[in-house]
Amino acid sequence: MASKLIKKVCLLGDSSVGKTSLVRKYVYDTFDDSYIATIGTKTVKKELAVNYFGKELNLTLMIWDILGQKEYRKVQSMSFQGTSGALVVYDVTRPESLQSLHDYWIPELQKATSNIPIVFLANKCDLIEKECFDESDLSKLASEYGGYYMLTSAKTGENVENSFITLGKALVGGKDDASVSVKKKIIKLSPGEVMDNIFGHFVEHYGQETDFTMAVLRKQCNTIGLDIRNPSKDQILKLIDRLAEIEKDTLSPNQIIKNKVERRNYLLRM
Ligand code: G3D
Ligand code: MG
Repeated sequence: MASKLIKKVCLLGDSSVGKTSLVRKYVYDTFDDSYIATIGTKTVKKELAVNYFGKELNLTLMIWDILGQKEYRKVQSMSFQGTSGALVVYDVTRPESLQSLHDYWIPELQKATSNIPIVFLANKCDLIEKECFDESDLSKLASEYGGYYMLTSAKTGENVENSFITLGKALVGGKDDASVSVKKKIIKLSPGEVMDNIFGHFVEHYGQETDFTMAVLRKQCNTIGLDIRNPSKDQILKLIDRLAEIEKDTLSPNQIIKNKVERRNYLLRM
């Protein structure tokens, strides 16, 4: 008879990154386009078979879907207690939901747990062109905190089952060859190099003469008060927002989001 094991896992990340949708897709195989805010926490159970050194294990995941509003810090930290693993989720179309993982979710999880397996999920990958997706932000997370990462879509189901199975295997100490987890070495960028990449990226996408485009960039930097020899992170963020505004006249909304994500990715390497 296969051994039985019960483990608690949590999903965390900002509101509306897709946590509830991922659980629903994995457990019930459905996707619903309507957003219903998770109240408090919701727990569902799912059994899976995991191979552990040639031995079949019956693993029951108690999946805790935790509400993403940051004001609910107490509810969240109570929910993290006793968790054995986590799926840490952001929305690829909202760079700020990735920043939140660094600023809020991972520190909160670390306060309540020690060294648990984590799988980082870049969700809503159906909304972007994957060939253009720069994985450096994800691999940075994985290398900083340890763990696996993958692109998921609760809508199409891409990697949804895989992400839970990967976490399940990590929980019982098994290896998952199918996973893309690596501790890739991230090449850091200086502030100047970040600006350089953003300038180059804008020139490439704006579709105007280079000198005209440079004049646009100069004007934006001056308005923000950004010193290109020593820009602050906040100023670079402002610049990225302003460039997205400018592109509204010429580029499609999808392209603008993609550009913004790619430019924020440079900043993450600073
Ligand atoms: P949360 O539990 O993290 O707060 P939800 O997020 O699962 O409630 O999802 C928030 C919104 O994102 C919902 O749409 C949901 O349908 C959508 N969503 C979740 N995952 C995906 C995905 O992989 N792809 C796409 N395209 N949409 C997704 P609304 O429109 O109701 O806000
Ligand atoms: Mg929810």
